[in-house]
Amino acid sequence: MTNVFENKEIFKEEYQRRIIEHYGRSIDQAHITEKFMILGEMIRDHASIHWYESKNAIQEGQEKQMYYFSMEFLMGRLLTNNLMNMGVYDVVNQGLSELSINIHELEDIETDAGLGNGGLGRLAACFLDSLASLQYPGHGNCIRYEYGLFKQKIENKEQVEVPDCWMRLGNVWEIRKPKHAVDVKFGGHVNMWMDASGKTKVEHIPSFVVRAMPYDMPIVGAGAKLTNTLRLWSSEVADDACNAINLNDYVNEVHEICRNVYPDDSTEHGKILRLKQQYFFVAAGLNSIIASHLKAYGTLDNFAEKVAIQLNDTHPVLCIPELMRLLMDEYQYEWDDAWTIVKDTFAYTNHTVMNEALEKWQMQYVQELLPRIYMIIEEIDRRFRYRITHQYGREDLIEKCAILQHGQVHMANLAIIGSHSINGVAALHTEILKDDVMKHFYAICPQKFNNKTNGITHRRWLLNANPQLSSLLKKTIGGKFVKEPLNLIELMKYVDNKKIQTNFLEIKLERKKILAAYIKKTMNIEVDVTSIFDIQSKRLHAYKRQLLSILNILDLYFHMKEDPNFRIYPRTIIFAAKAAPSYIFAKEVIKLIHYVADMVNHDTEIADYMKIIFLPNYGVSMAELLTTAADVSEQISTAGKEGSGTSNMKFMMNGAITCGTYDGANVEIVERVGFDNAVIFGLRREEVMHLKNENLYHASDVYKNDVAIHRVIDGLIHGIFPVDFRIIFNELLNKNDEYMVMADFHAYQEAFFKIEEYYKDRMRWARMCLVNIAQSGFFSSDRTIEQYVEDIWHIHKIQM
Ligand code: 26V
Repeated sequence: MTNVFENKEIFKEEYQRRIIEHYGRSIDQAHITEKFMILGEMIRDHASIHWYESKNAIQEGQEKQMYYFSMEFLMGRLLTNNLMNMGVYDVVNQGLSELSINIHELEDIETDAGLGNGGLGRLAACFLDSLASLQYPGHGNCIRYEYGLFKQKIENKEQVEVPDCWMRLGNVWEIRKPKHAVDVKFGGHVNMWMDASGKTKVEHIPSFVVRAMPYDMPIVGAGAKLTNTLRLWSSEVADDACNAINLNDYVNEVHEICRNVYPDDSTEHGKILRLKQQYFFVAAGLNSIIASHLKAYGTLDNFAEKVAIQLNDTHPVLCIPELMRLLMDEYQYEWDDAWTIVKDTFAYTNHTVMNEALEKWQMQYVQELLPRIYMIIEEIDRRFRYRITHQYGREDLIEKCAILQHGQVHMANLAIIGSHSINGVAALHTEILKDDVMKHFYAICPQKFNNKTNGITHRRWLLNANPQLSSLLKKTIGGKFVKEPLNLIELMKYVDNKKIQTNFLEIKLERKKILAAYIKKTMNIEVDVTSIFDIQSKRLHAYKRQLLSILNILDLYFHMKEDPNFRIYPRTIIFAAKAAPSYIFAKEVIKLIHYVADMVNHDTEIADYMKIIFLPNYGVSMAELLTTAADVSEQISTAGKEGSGTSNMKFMMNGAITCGTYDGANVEIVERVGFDNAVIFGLRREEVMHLKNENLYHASDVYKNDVAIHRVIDGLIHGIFPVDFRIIFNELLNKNDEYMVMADFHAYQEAFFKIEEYYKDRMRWARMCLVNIAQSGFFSSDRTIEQYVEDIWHIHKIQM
């Protein structure tokens, strides 16, 4: 097969030929979107060759494969990533430029595939990159959402959500695979009878059938040896749709399943829709894995030996009863044999200790929508209750651990009971699971629990996003870190080297200029690139405490206004965050940030010292700009609440200093860089727990007695802004400041000043940043994946 990327001449010829064949236009006549699409197609077709070879190698070696089931994959843009991983970026860049095409313009045409919310979805995407790059057979399974997470606009200082039509140009990376379509059944009833041999037979008569259509996207590993698959399922009408329902209703109901990421679940309809989505992609995914397994082996006896399935949070946990159903109802396995296969196949990752994210479904919904699945869950629950009483002698734990309780199905309990491994996403988080959130399970099955500290793919987040820094690193320590990120540790030898320090500062300045140009272009605001770029970018949530930062800014502003001798070192404070559409408090914080920004940025006395920027529509591509340009990485969650955080790792790897609490993976960052090279502040988890458990924290007393705090909190409701922020005020005072914002206020301000002290000493600052880069190799998702492979998946590298 010819390699159209072999050299720039072959590339140019093929590229021109395809544009003419496809669009009937010459390069000069073609629209930029057409140029993008054709380049995309060429890459995809080239990937298909590797796909074919990869599938063959896996088949021949009868290799075990891993499937990552996740409701979210935040893939971002793929053009650069694919070109880089294929090792053809330079050839294409040169070829295009000889055709007078700027590759960056094509890169900018691509819309982010924003199939998810936040950290959990981006982690899934980083894992796919690491799996393929390390040559492990590991694939993704998700929904092909018609719209990504909403696009965020700001109107009158408030968040407005508009649809994210990410597939306007089509999705050039995907291939529709009708031959692998699967029917998924909902509703109806279950018939059971005994056959002649006395075996129980079960038949589900659905009221509603949906065709699940797979679209496959190639996941190209670095060096492009192995190519894995991200399979996205789309819902279509089935051939023998149930004639009982009205045709229009049926078509709507079908399409609704894949329309949105996390549809609003404030109504009953919304809740059932989410449940439908979950079962839809789980059932489709499992059915297609079983079909290909049977094709290869002719039996399911060895299913768990050849297939590992990782459940990304509880969203795909219906996998557990669904695999039981398939094994028993369709392949005649007995319960115990089926259960062994199920437990050996699944492993579950927990990403959060926040109570509202621990999913529970009303039994009635599950029963009506998935009658056979519900029966199986009941039986799993019944047997678990029996075991906990008779095997473990712990009847007292039934209330805490059972799956069915108080009219609800507890999905995390089902996940723990039905899988062989449960992991948290950072050391501290896993400890919290073991000694708090899941302690009752830990008491009966400690061997199932393990930690897998998150990671990020250094290919996207360092090599692709920050070519300037990557090139300095290659010149300084050689290119070994590209394949072995732990090798970044070699940079420790140069952290005191003045020339490298200076080079680093120059590069940081260049990245800050790139971000400044973006801010100018999108918001028409000038920022001072010599000021400290202080960035907090992540989902907006009370526990992440964007509020702490904005209240500190407000206090410093008051202070500067009343005392002309008091001035801070110039800072540009940048926020980027989406709030869930129904999360009122989070939306109020966005509004507050805008009001404070408006006041501060327009105050000529102050504007030279602080500028506040809220960048709308945070996503993967914007994160690439932010993490590379930051001086300071804000990681200020209430201790004990952030599972891990992954932006903290991206910032660190690009040479930013963490200003953070002792929480999530910050703990492991500081373990590596030392307390001298990060600014850690505030209450620790044990202190937060102690204050809460002993009822020692009284927000209203703090508000009454602390002059500075009183002033900023009062500012929320008394006349500083043309609107009042009573919702925020109430959240702090009526809920006893659940997230300890006031409790950490002064410690945070101290941290703020510490940072400016450090920053003023430019060489010392550069040294701190270099230490961070040098120590960041551990946080490559390559390391995380190796640990999952070793402890949970037991898959092998594919030799090609
Ligand atoms: C929960 C819910 C609740 C209902 C509304 C929709 C929705 C969507 C997602 C979730 C789970 C969020 C879990 C999550 O993203 N956790 C983040 O996972 C990251 C990767 O492990 C981790 O770094 C972050 O600390 C953690 O917050």
